[in-house]
Amino acid sequence: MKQIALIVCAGLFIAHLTASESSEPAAPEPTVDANQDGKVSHEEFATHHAREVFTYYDVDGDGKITKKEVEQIHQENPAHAGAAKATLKHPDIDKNKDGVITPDELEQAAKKSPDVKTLFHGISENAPKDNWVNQAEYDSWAGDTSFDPEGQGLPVMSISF
Ligand SMILES: [Ca+2]
Ligand SMILES: [Ca+2]
Ligand SMILES: [Ca+2]
Repeated sequence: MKQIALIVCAGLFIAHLTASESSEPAAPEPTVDANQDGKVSHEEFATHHAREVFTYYDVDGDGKITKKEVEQIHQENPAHAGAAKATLKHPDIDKNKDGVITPDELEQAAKKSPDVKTLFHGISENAPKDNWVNQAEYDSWAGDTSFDPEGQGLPVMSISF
């Protein structure tokens, strides 16, 4: 009797392992707290939102944002550019002056942007001193989606050309 119970238990355990393995996503969701230390640093904040904004504007997914793509996006969602919490300006982003924006250029611009820094510091009163906010503070801030009233997954920041 004991043996049967043991076999059933083992069987359930294996079934459980298999189930949890197969339900695991191929790639984990990118979180803003990249190093998973429970704190969102200014750098993590800028990097995360730069990536989000890049995906949104790179319409054809070729790894570059052109003026045409920015214009197309702004035509599709005219209210978003004005409602976004911070704007990155093309002359500040396009460091090599080739007219297109690369992910690296956008990430560097977001890290250096005083507007992004102000935005980040606005999340928590402690942020200017500590230069990080905790996940709960970040989540409560991220819950304000007034720039995205229809829940279309619009980014927090916009690009101006
Ligand atoms: Ca972190
Ligand atoms: Ca593109
Ligand atoms: Ca460029």
